[in-house]
Amino acid sequence: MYTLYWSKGSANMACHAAMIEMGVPFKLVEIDADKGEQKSADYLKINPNARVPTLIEDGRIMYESAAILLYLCEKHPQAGLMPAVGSAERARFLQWLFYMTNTPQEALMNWHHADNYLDDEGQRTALKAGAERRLAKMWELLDGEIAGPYLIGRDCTAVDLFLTMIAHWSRKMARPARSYANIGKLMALVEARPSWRKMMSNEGNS
Ligand SMILES: N[C@@H](CCC(=O)N[C@@H](CS)C(=O)NCC(=O)O)C(=O)O
Repeated sequence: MYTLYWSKGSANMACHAAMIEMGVPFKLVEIDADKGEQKSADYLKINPNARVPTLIEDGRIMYESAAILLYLCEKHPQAGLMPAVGSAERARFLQWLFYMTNTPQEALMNWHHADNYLDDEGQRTALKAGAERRLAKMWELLDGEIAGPYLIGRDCTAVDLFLTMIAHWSRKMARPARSYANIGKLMALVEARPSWRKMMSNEGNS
């Protein structure tokens, strides 16, 4: 049995949807980030970074959403959310998962959590503007790399869940990821999946 510590619409979305895809039993524990619960003494004991998500399995603690996703894919290969070891598709899968977690995800954190980086309001505004400029180039790159209809090709994999999650976070920006034609089509496919819909409803996301 897994326990996923999550917060509405946060980096847990992809892991949460993946567990539903996999049909594994899990328990959800909400961390209300608006109330600062990610910084509570009890939560810091399991995740000293004060971030969500955190996964607990048989008392073992794991954080970092992309790592959790990979771990779940390895543990539940029957769900088919990751290409076979050693395949060309696996190489692309790994490349894009790592790219998304260390490049667009970081820029999105600059935008959503500028207060974690800078105290000065004017500097935060500049940080957010720079993040949006960088993201535009990243969405363009990803949009051109979608093999179709999913990122790696014919089948939906965990990187599509991750891409849909980070693309969702750009929805209030001047040029949201959804406005890029191929990303928009991919998002619509992922969002139509029962796993994504269930995750959105569990989290109360819109
Ligand atoms: N690299 C981490 C980042 C997690 C992260 O930054 N989560 C955000 C929500 S999307 C968070 O917990 N923010 C709380 C805060 O900044 O106080 C991961 O992917 O798990």
